[in-house]
Amino acid sequence: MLTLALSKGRIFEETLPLLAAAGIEVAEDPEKSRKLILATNRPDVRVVLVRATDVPTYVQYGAADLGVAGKDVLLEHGGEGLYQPLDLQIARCRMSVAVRDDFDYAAAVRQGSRIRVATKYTSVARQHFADKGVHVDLIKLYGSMELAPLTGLADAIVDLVSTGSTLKANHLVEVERIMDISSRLVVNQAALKLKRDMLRPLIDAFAGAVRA
Ligand code: PRT
Ligand code: MG
Repeated sequence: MLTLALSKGRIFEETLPLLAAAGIEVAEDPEKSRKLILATNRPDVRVVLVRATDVPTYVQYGAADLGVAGKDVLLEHGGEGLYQPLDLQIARCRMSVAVRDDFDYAAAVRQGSRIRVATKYTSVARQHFADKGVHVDLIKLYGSMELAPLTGLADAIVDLVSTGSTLKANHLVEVERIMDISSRLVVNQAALKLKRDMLRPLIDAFAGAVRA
């Protein structure tokens, strides 16, 4: 049995065409069912639905053989125990620094002020500001980062941006682009050896679909 860990929403939706390229169809729509384990047309392949940030953990411990996770999530997890054979080029966005449109970020950096930064991505943010030599106090949040500068919790946020409409709707502006983000295939290192005959064709089919 091969167990694939996916998160509901964009990663599930954008992984479906890749699975189709490998001849795999998921039997149920996660938006219409409360099931957490979904069967596929292949009796030896199943999908487990987990939170996006939990995908690397399931795969690391072998509770899932493989999974799909954003680079943002993998950088925070650290990637221990994971083989990352493919950038799937899905769920693309960028990780950026954003501030209120009335906050002069360039001046704050120039003056060497301490900047309060709210983010879910504390390890990427810490590294980014250390590389720039900017002093920051990091405040860990688990969601709705956009609210932090509006309420005075922070001067800036580090968050994911795709269309930019969430920033715009909240009077925030992107002041630095830290990195481009896409989702990766992650495979449990032990499973790669023990289940090679099942995993290899799947990885190859995914790779072919990404190239196409
Ligand atoms: O939503 P939930 O709290 O359940 O979990 P999650 O946010 O971890 O999962 P999900 O499914 O939203 O995101 C899964 C992965 O999709 C992330 O780890 C990213 O790698 C990738 N991804 C791609 C994004 C976005 N685009 C994205 N736009 N993840 C989140 N967003 C959010 C962003 O945080 C911001 O709040 O969308 C908002 C900005 O979107 P725009 O279009 O308004 O710029
Ligand atoms: Mg989300």
